[in-house]
Amino acid sequence: MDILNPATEEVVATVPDSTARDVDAAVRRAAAAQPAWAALAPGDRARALRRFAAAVDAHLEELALLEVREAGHPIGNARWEAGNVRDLLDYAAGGAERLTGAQIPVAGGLDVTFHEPLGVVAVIAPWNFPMPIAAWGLAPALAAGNAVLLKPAETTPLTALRLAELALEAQLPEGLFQVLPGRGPVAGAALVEHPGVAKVVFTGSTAVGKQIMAKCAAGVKRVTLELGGKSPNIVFADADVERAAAAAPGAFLDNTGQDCCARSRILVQRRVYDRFMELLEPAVKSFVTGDPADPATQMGPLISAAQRERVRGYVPEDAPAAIRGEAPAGKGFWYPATVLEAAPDDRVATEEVFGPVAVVIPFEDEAEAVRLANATDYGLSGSIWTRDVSRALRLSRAVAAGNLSVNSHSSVRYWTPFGGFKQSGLGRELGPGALAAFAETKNVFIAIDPLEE
Ligand code: TXE
Repeated sequence: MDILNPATEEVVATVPDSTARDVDAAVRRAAAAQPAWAALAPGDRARALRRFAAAVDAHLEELALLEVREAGHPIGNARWEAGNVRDLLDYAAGGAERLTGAQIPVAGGLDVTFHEPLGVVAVIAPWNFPMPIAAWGLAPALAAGNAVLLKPAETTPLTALRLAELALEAQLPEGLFQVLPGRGPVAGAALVEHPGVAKVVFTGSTAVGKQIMAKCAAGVKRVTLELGGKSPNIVFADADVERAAAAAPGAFLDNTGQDCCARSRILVQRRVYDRFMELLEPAVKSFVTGDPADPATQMGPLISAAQRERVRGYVPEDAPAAIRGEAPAGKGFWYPATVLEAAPDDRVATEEVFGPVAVVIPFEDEAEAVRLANATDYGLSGSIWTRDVSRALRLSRAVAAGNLSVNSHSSVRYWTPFGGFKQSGLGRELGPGALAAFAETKNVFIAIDPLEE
């Protein structure tokens, strides 16, 4: 498969297109490597993962540049992504030693729980954050004693392949972590259907997530899903409106809007609506769009021609818009930053566009803000801008989403849990519980014989 640089449309690499037979061979190798890995002392597993983290650390710039080339991410963002992989490997390494069970009071004996690894785990990764999202599954799964097969997205396999090489350089056992570049319906489907795969971790579209969940149901295979979003950015009149408007562009333009947490529905209290729009316009228009290799760049191209067609299907580039930025002409899958004034039930206001497009919708009061925020099948993220602490806390409980932020757009920290309500997903990644999602809890009751008189 040819891999294109989305900023130039040049072929930057050619990678294998894995078949179902390749998947089967990889599952066998992984299953052979996993028991010895699981039998290591937790401290030894932790040490191996720290060596892997150190190898990533020694190649941060190389990994970041690969992400620039295959995904078109601005170099500043790509450096953060490579650092996130290193940090997560370090964090998960510590978890190997802290995956403790419980001792539960019972009569007539002792009751204890064990966390046992699942075996072989498949991680099916998307192209929007190829490196971090791969690591979100990979690091805790390995730390908990599993083997991992990673299928990167069709367009972005290069960082994944490099990570597998670095794992071997760090002396992780052969076969424990393998990468299968290939197509979703071929290599991806073969992983989901393979009886030797105990769990599937999938990040991608809600449509494919539903298919995967249905297939996993056949074998009661474990599954974690991280799907789409249509997250609200709720700005109350009592907020610092200047700060809210200054932060709003990054919240839907970062990663060219190809972010499941993108705050792409901006809900603004009517009393400050005009003021907010006045402030938003220069902030959107000054968002620096262009060459991803330039450290000043804030927004690169979309991932592919197909993704640009998808975005154009929601908003043709000449459609009337409240605010429109500029994008480079010529080669590359560019699309300008776009803000639309929309009705709450317009298609563009309800479906995930996954491009640099936001809608702005006015609301009257808190009750209407909550109703609009929750009027979606998604529930991944959201932001609440207010200076009223009670309102912030009321909204934090009332908005149905897995990751909320108050006076901020921050969603992802490797040490806090991440995942969606409703059709945004199933299960949680990251945070203190990350390893437990890759283990079965086993409960053992041990009878104690009474003292014989
Ligand atoms: O996703 P797919 P696409 C959303 C976003 C985007 C839309 C389409 O709205 O515009 O999805 O993107 C693999 N069995 N998100 O078409 O197809 C595929 O190879 C097993 C949100 O690229 O879901 C890739 O590795 N695997 C999102 C991964 O699934 C299959 C991130 C995701 O691709 C498969 C990406 C199958 N039958 C897209 N079909 C997020 N949550 O952040 C595909 N794949």
